[in-house]
Amino acid sequence: MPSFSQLNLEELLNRASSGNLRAMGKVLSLLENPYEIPKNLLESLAKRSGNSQVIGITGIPGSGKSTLISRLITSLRRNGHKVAIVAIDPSSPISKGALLGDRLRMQEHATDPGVFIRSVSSKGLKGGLSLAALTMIEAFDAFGYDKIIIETVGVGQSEVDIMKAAHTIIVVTMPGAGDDIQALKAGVMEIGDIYVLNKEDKEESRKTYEYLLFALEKGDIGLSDSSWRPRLLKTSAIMGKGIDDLAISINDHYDHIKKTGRFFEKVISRRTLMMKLLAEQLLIENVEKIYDGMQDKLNAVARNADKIFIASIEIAKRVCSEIDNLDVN
Ligand SMILES: Nc1nc2c(ncn2[C@@H]2O[C@H](COP(=O)(O)OP(=O)(O)OP(=O)(O)O)[C@@H](O)[C@H]2O)c(=O)[nH]1
Ligand SMILES: [Mg+2]
Repeated sequence: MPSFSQLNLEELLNRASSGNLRAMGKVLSLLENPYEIPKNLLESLAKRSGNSQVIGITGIPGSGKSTLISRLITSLRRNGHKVAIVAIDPSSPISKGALLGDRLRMQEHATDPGVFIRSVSSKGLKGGLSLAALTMIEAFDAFGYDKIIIETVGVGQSEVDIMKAAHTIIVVTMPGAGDDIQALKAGVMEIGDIYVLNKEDKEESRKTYEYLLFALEKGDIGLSDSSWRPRLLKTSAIMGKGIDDLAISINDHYDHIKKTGRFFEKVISRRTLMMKLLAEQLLIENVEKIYDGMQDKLNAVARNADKIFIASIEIAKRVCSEIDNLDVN
């Protein structure tokens, strides 16, 4: 693990928090590889973070999430917010080229110092998407971006994990997407705080709106928080319609979770998840190293089927007792 003196680190973070792009870039690159993260970096970030609203935007591929986000940035900026965007590229066939498209669609904000757009791709990333996204949230939060938007396509476990780390979840659908909505139900569809039917300029939008309204009223979707009544909004990102209403709902949800205490609960649970994923990664690397060094012994154990199980349990127990013994004061 590389060392980084506390003094240098604080200096770097101070520069990043005051808007220095190079300092921010440096911090983000330090977070890229979980094995290389300086020991005190996450701790220093966490001391400064925990204030931003993390907004997860997910939903049907091609429903207009990126176009909507670009409009939303304009609306949030007008109200004085600093906005960071983390665009997740799952490298799945359905979203081929999505990242390039996202970049283009958000380009109008490229020169605005109050907007930071970062894409994460699973390609060449050690430790997976969720971990990278979570450490990045911690960083943007510490840098003072008070609205952090995460865009994912709602498929796959890591995306569901990322969404669960968000304070406010927005699920975007489009007219005529009935089957897609069904397909998403098992994943992110049911966890929205705000549902957006985008492309309301299209003809079939009324039917889909009624379908969604029915699903909400029946309680099929919007199950994440019983104290919040999930909202359904119509937008046309392309025409710029309904965007301010969306920004208002986002702020209403922020006020609500601040009041109920759910805001801070989410900060805790996202950090817990981050720790778990980080530990998992570091463990995997360590286990690989240990295994390399004990190949003969392991081969001997593997010859006796019953011992394999016992050895695995012993290893797991040792990890648990290490966690038990952590000094949390
Ligand atoms: N008619 C109409 N088209 C829209 C609207 N919003 C976005 N689009 C179009 O829909 C297409 C997809 O838009 P994106 O913003 O890339 O959608 P996305 O959900 O980010 O797509 P992925 O990231 O690939 O899942 C583009 O051609 C947009 O121009 C809208 O309100 N109405
Ligand atoms: Mg997109």
